Amino acid sequence: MFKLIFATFSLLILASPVQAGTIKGEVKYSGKVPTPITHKTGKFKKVCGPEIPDESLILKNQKVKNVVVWLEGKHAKKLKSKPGTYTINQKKCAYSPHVLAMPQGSELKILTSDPINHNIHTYSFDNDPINIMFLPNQDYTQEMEEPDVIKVSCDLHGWMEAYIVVTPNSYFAMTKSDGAFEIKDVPPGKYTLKVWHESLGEESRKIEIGKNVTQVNFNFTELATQVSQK
Ligand SMILES: [Cu+2]
Repeated sequence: MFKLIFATFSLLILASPVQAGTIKGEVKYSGKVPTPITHKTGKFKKVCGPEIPDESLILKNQKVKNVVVWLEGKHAKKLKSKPGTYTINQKKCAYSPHVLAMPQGSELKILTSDPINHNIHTYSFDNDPINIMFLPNQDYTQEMEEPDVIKVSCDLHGWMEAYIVVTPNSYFAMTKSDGAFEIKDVPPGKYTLKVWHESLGEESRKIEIGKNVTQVNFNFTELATQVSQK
């Protein structure tokens, strides 16, 4: 009987309409812009193309692309993670995408489109590290069990770099080329909004979400001297 009452009660909670809010914002960098390092591919030119562009700080009118934004804090612990499958490809000797964000519990699928070998190597803190010699047509999948910021590189091609950000819940976003991000359907409450970028470092902001749109903008003024990975 108790179980039945409990089950009915839980259902009522789940069924009750939850008013949700939206977080919108943009990320700007107004500091000194470093000269991009274009990597020459040398003997791999035929497969990789002669040069690989620098993706470590992509700016357009000071707006920053590839910044990952997510919710943390006490209230965020109640937020659900909806895991999925997220793919990173090794294509023309670069990782695509350069930054990949996924919620905790998701599957990371690694592919290769190249006719040459790569050796993918991840530098994780709380997930199992990956260090695999990748032959053409190979693939590999691993569950990312814990929140983490993971640097990825190739042991055969020094210029190949990517980042995988595993967020603690599904309330995350990544900035587009206009520096804008949006996180929808956020249950009202107090959270910490965290932003991370590979060259700018990280910042947190305490926010309170109501039923409407909350605007949160970030302005980085200098590069991170030593980018914290977490
Ligand atoms: Cu490689």
